[in-house]
Amino acid sequence: ITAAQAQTPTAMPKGTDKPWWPSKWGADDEAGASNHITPEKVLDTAKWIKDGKIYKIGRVYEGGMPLFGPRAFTLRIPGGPTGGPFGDNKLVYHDEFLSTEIGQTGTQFDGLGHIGIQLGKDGDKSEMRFYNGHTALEISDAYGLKKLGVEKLKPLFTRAHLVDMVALKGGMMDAGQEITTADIKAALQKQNINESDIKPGDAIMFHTGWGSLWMKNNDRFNSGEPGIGLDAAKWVVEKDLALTGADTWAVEVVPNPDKSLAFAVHAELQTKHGIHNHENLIFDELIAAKKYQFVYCFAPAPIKGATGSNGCPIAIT
Ligand code: UVW
Repeated sequence: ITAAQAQTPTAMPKGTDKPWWPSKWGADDEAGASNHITPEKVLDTAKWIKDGKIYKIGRVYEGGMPLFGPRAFTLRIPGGPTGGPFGDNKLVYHDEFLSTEIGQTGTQFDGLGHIGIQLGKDGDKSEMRFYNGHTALEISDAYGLKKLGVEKLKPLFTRAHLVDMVALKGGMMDAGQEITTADIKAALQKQNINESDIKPGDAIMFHTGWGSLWMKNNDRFNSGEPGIGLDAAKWVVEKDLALTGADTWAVEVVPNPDKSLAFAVHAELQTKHGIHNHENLIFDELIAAKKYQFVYCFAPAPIKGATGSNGCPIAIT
């Protein structure tokens, strides 16, 4: 283990009772649950491709989409067009500038350097711990994370199970409404999915209906959201899954029913267990086609030191 990992925390906040490092994938690991995606897993997953249909499950990135807090998204194409005509063949071209939190706007995949927990005294970077016990002192840098950047992750190609909470609850769930383990089991049963069919390294996704507010009522969309709580997060950990995803901006219930907690599911899954999280997905086409089990495929954009990734995740059936 590293010198930082050898240090005993001087204090633990609510919800943390022991160090969570070194990771089961080794003290140096920076890839977390993406390590599940072995050649064997890929071959097993490929068996799920039956009709060859591909569904985009990511949103279009555009001005006016709901953004968390002060996050921003602006695309500009200078000139009109940007260059040319060049050569006797008179070639012209367009380029763009994109100004945004590349990993944290729109459909976004959280990297493992995104969420950490302050142990010890507030502000002490040697005790702000991330996945595998890496500290803010070791990894934080204004020009990109020195460890746990999203480029360290392996591409994901795995079996995914979509939990239709709208069908279970009879309509869109509300902000602050928690998806419990009992809800997951009931929804799976309703969808004829055997819980024992959910294997280590698989993905679990939640259709809550909250995505129907996207660009229609951004204020309400941003005001909170339905999602999994700590009870369901423990189920995800016990199942040893690689990824959670949802049609919401955090996948987890906001506000947490325990008002003293902030993004506790993020911390439980990403920081403590290296389990990935994909936010602001869209499942409408899969739900309409009653496709609840599919192959989830996503390669995070390899931007060195980035906290997450935008991009276009796909479902293959
Ligand atoms: C935070 O960044 C707190 O949340 P999210 O990962 O949902 O954007």
